[in-house]
Amino acid sequence: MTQNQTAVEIKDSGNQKSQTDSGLYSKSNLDALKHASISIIIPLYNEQHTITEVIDKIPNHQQYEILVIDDGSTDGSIERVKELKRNDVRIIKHQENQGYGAAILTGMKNATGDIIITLDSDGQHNPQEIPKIIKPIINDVADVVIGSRYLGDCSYKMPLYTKVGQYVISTFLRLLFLQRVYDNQCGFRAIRKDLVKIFTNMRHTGMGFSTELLFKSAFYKYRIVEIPVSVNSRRYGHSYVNLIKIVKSISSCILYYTLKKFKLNTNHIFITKIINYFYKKIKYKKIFQ
Ligand SMILES: Nc1nc2c(ncn2[C@@H]2O[C@H](COP(=O)(O)OP(=O)(O)O)[C@@H](O)[C@H]2O)c(=O)[nH]1
Ligand SMILES: [Mg+2]
Repeated sequence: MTQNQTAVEIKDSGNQKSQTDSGLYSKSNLDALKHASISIIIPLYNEQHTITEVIDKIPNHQQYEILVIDDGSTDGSIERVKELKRNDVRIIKHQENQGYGAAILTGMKNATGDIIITLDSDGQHNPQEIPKIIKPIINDVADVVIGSRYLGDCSYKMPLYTKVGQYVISTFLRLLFLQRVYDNQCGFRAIRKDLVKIFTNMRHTGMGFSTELLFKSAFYKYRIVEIPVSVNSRRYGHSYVNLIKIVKSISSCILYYTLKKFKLNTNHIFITKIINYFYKKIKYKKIFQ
């Protein structure tokens, strides 16, 4: 798919009715969609039970390309994707596990679409909501769109520590950059392709990537909009989030962008030393283990 590709009209009989009803495929949106090509990046790490279901739910539209970034899976995930035999799916493989953010960055480097979508491979997100998540970009009211479990009527229950972490992040985003993003760890998002250049040298390539993506977008004054999405509970396996690692990367990210905002020293070694000193002091091992 190329950026100049003439996209065909959307013909997805399964979803057409409800999306038309909700206005997602109103005439004006359809007209805009006809000119936008969409790259859907799916970071994949040992999700053999859900990956095919996730891809199957993405309609085979000519303006969609799907990039599955396998991050050194050791189960049958890649074999499951190959069995699908879809010509709109590209598989890119990391020989070794590099982390969630590294996988998204590889996807961004290889994406050709005008809009980048990211969604998880564990089946927690609903790919049929893609038209909904790109709508604010199509309407030119956002540069980054984040799916939110807090808006709308989502029944998914989040662990308390995730809620606390999200509250801290959203407070800093609001205080520093006047941006409101409550469900800031959600991996279902849409980004304008022309923004991708600011993500070339990310400091956090693991799960902390989601937080840095928001702080960096906000720092460069891009418009971030949250929209309601549905989120299912994980049905197989367990979350790969490591609590200590993510708390460290989020606090380092907050400190870095706070210093940057006030034009202070953002030296990487300096920040790492502060964070390590802080965690040694509060004996985080005892608190989090
Ligand atoms: N590429 C890649 N994807 C990962 C990695 N760890 C997790 N993921 C994927 O990222 C998504 C979110 O991870 P998950 O553990 O479900 O996070 P949670 O939903 O916040 O608990 C899932 O689709 C995972 O398969 C990783 O190291 N590399
Ligand atoms: Mg998950």
